[in-house]
Amino acid sequence: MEQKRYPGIFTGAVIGLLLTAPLIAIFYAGEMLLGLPFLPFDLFVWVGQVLPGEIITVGIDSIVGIVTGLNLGETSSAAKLIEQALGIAMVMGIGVVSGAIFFAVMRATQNRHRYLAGLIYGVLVGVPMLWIITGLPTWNLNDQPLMSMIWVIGLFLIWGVAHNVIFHELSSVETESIAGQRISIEPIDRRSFLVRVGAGAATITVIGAGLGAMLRRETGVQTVALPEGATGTASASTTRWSDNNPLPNADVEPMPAPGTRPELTPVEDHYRIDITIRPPELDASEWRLNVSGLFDNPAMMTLDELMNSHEPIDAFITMSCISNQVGGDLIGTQRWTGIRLNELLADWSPQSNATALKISSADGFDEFLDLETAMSDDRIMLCYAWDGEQLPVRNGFPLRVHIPNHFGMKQPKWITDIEAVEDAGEGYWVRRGWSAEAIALSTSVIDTVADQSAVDEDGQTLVPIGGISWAGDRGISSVEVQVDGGEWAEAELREPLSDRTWIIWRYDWPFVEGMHTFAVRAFEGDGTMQIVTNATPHPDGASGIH
Ligand SMILES: Nc1nc2c(c(=O)[nH]1)N[C@H]1C(S)=C(S)[C@@H](COP(=O)(O)O)O[C@H]1N2
Ligand SMILES: [Mo]
Repeated sequence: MEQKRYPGIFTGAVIGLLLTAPLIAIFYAGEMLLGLPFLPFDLFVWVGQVLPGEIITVGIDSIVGIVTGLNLGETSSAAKLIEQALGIAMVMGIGVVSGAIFFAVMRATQNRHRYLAGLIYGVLVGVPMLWIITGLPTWNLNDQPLMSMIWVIGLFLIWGVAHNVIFHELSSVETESIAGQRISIEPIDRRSFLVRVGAGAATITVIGAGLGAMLRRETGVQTVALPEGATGTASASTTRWSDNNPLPNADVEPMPAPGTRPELTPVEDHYRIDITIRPPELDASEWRLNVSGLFDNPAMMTLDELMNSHEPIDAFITMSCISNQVGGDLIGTQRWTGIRLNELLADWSPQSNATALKISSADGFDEFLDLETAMSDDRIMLCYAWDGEQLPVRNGFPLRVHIPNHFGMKQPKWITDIEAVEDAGEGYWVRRGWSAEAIALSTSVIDTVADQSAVDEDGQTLVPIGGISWAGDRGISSVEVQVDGGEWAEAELREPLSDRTWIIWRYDWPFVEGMHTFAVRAFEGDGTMQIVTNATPHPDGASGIH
C-alpha cells in the first residue's frame, strides 16, 4: 500500500517567503539595470490610490507621527523610505500567504504535477500584478512596455514553477512494510533540502540587490535650455540664481538669530510630497502641454514653446504641505520662475461656459482652479525653474503651477494637461477628504534659542531667539514671543523676500538663568491673530502655538 506525504501550509508559507525575497531582488536589479517595473513600489502606489481617503489619512498621520516621534530626520525623505519598506513588505506578505495557499491546495488535491500547477499559480498571481502595474498612470512613461510585461509575467512563472518543484521534492512516498510499520522513503533529506533552498534564495537575493545597487543605470534628466532672462544670470548657465545674487534683503537689519533656517531653502533641502514612490521622469523633448476642453484655441505646446511664449516672471514663494505639523519641515521657500497663466489663457481663449481649469499630472494627480481666479490673479504661474535652474524631477520637472495662498495640494507638479471645464470637480486630495479650499493657515515656528550667541548689552545678557512666521499671501504684521507663560513681547521682523514668503523674526530675550518654555504667535497683515487652538493637519491644515 502506498501513500504520499505532503508538506503543509506552514512549509508553504516558509517557501513563499524564501522564493519571494529573491523575486523582489531580481525585480530591483531589473529596474536598476534596465528600467523595468519594480513591483513593490508600483503595488504600494496602487494601494495608496485605491484605498479610501480615511485609511490613507490615518496612514499619512502615522507615518508623519513615526518620523517625528522617533526623530528619523527630514520628514518627507524618511516617509518615502517607510513607503518603500511598506511596498516590499506587501509583496513579501502576498508571497507568504499565497505560498501557504498553494501548498494547501496542492496537498488537498494530492497534486503530482512537477511544473503545470506552478505555471498556473504563477499566472494567477502574476496577471493581477501585471494588471496593477499597467494600470498606473506612470505606465504611460514606460518606454519598453512589451519587455516589461514579459519580464513581470516571466518572473512570476519561474517563481510559481519553483514553488511547484519544491513542493514536489518535499513530498515523500510512504509504503507499509511487512512488519506493519510505516517507512517513509524520502527522495531527499528534507532538512538539508530546505537549507539548500534557503541558501539559494539568500544568494540570489544578495546578488540581485547588490547588482541593482552597484550597476544602477544613469537616470539623469536631460538639461533644458532655459530662456534668457529666466535664470537671473547674465549667461543662461545652469548655475543657481542664489549662487550669483545676494537676497534682496541681505543687508537689512535685523539679522536672523543664529540657528534660524536659511531664508531661501536650498533646492536639495526642499521637502517633497507626492503620491508616487519614484517621481515620474518626463522626457522634456517628448513632453507636451495638452490644452483642451472649452477653449477657442486648444493647444499642444512643447516645453520650448511654452517657456518662450511670454516674458518670464519670478517670485520668492513659500509653499507648505497641508500635512505639515506645527513646526514641521514640510515647508520651504524658493525663487520660482515661469509664465503667467493668465497670459497663456488669453492665447487659448476660454469659452464663456467654462468656469474652471482641470490641471492633470503624469502621476495621476489632478486639481481644479477657478477660471475667474486664473484669469484675474496675475501671480499664478506655470513654473519651470526654481532658483534659476530647471525644476528638479522630484519637484515637478518640467512644469508645475503656483497658486498663491493655498497649500501644496492645490498645486500640481509634472503637469501634462490643462482642460477648461464647465464645472469644477474635486481634486485628488479633496476626493480623499481633505479641504476643498486648502487655504494656507498662518503659522509661526521657533527655530532657535541661541544661548551660545548671547550678547551683553548695558549689563544685561540677551539671548537671540528666532524663527519664521507665514500666512500665505496675507502677510505678517507682527510676531510675539512669550517666555514661561508671561507677557507676550513683540519680536523684530526682517523684511520678507516677497509678500508670499515667510518672514524671519527675531527676539533678543533678556536672559534669566533656569529652564524656560518659549512660545510664539503671529498676526496676519490685517491684524488677525493666527489660530492658536491645536488642530491636526487633517482636514484643513494644522494650527496651534509652537
Ligand atoms: N502631480 C502631483 N503634484 C503634486 C502632488 C502630487 O502628489 N502629484 N502633491 C502636492 C502636494 S500635497 C504638495 S504639498 C506639493 C509638494 O511639492 P514639492 O514636492 O515640490 O515640495 O506638491 C503638490 N503637487
Ligand atoms: Mo501636501
